[in-house]
Amino acid sequence: MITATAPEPLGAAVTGRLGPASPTLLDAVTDLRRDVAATEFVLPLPGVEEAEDSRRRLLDQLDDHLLPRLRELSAPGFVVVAGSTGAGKSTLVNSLLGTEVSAAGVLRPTTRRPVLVHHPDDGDLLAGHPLLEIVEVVAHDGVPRGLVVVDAPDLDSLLESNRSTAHRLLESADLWLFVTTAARYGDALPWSVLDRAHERGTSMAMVLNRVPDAALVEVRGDLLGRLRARGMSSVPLFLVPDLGPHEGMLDARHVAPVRRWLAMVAGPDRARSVIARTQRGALRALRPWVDELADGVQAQADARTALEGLVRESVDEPAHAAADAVRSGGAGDGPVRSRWAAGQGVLDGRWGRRRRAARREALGAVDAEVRGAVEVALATARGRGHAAVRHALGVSGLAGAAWLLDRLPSAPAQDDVAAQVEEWAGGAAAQAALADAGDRHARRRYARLATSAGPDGVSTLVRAAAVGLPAARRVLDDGLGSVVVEDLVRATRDDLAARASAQARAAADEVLGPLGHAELADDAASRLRLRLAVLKGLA
Ligand SMILES: Nc1nc2c(ncn2[C@@H]2O[C@H](COP(=O)(O)OP(=O)(O)OP(=O)(O)O)[C@@H](O)[C@H]2O)c(=O)[nH]1
Ligand SMILES: [Mg+2]
Repeated sequence: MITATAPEPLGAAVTGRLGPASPTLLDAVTDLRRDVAATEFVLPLPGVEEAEDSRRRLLDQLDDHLLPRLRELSAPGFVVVAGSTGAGKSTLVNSLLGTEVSAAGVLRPTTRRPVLVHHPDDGDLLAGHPLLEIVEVVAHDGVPRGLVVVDAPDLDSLLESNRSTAHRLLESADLWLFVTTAARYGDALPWSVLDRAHERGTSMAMVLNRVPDAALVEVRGDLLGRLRARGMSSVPLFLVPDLGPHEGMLDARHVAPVRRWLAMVAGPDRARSVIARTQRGALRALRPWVDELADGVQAQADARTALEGLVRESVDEPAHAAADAVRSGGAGDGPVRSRWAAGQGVLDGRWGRRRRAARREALGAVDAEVRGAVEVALATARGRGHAAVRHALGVSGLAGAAWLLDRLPSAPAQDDVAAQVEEWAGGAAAQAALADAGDRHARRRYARLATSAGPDGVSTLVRAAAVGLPAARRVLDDGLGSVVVEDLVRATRDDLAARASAQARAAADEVLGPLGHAELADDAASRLRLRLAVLKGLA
């Protein structure tokens, strides 16, 4: 294809009912709107009501003013490809896209139902457009964003329906791409149509198809003369050489100038004029507004950080105290000790094979008592943690502390405690089994103790010793040797101390639940600031 006239700057070339498009700006404001709508002030901090008012007003401004305006401006510009039958309109559209979107052929006329091609991302912008009822719609990313290309039926058709459709399409076009051939450009039709477009100030370009090489200079001169005589010398003119008998698409290089030109029509000139027409002021006014909103969101995140710190710190002391209580053997006092004493006769004195059934039964009772004592210890740790959180929130002057206190469950959760006891008991059993894994001598000692204490008896003794029952420790030392026993008992006691302190800390996690809200996250404000940065880049 040969361009006879350099394309004029085309931001201005597209006039008409629909304004220029800037899908990116519309996208950016739509994204911003979504984030403003999702913004929530969770904590009742000072000034939060004003911030919420401001957020609502911003949302109204976006919904009622800026977005509708941008949407109207963003409606794609319609490029209608028109001309007589067989001029090569469908072939041109297919060749521009490099895909057969509209059937071309030798039957006259070929195109009866128009084909509208748009960029896949512009589909939403076309929703509800009245022309959609009479066209085949095809999404193809070969069309620049912000434009649609319509392959029209023939204007001078024998078929009345074709003629009326073609004329209706031209009425709604922002730009006419008029296709004619070297053989037919002298006909009356092209010129009457062009005259009408010109009278109305509609932008247009002309494609002259099948120009024989020999006639090129003459045809071009004649055509430019005619255009000049009608005051249309600024109309871009594209000439396609005659390729002889031809089926299918034209070579990409022959339609490259038309393609470039379309890209220009849709390009930055248009985007720039959108900004001009889209009340720069409205966009500028968004910045401090969104900034203020982001500050409000940041204040929420900061308050959340402070509250979280306070709550975590408040359980430090109960967590340490719970571990210390375990290490000092507090859990083995009282009921555990009495239960052991109740087993006198079978638990005291020499442990041998005699009376082992009674001994095992007594040990079983001790084990139940130990587990009960451990459960109490863990629940107490949890309760102390809970009380400490409650106290810290009550006396703290931190913003949001009272709000959080209201959300604190009235009693500490205990659901986890029984499972913790089981796990700890299982850990003690695994420790006891280690004593059975040493050399032959160690295994023999273990077997002897297990015979008189029962299969679970050794681990019962380890648990009882770990919670601080000296009598159980003595039996273990006598049976297995104090060096081995020291390790088993220490590991089991440390495990319990860790679990007790974790219970106290878990009271903090419980109250931190309400603070886990996404709007209180560290990066909640940066989302809004990011939107702002994108807008700044566009406007
Ligand atoms: N030699 C030559 N043949 C072409 C050219 N463009 C189209 N043709 C052929 O001309 C015939 C008509 O082409 P179409 O693209 O269907 O023409 P149209 O303008 O869409 O026709 P209608 O849909 O009937 O209005 C087809 O057989 C094409 O292969 C061209 O540039 N050179
Ligand atoms: Mg056609």
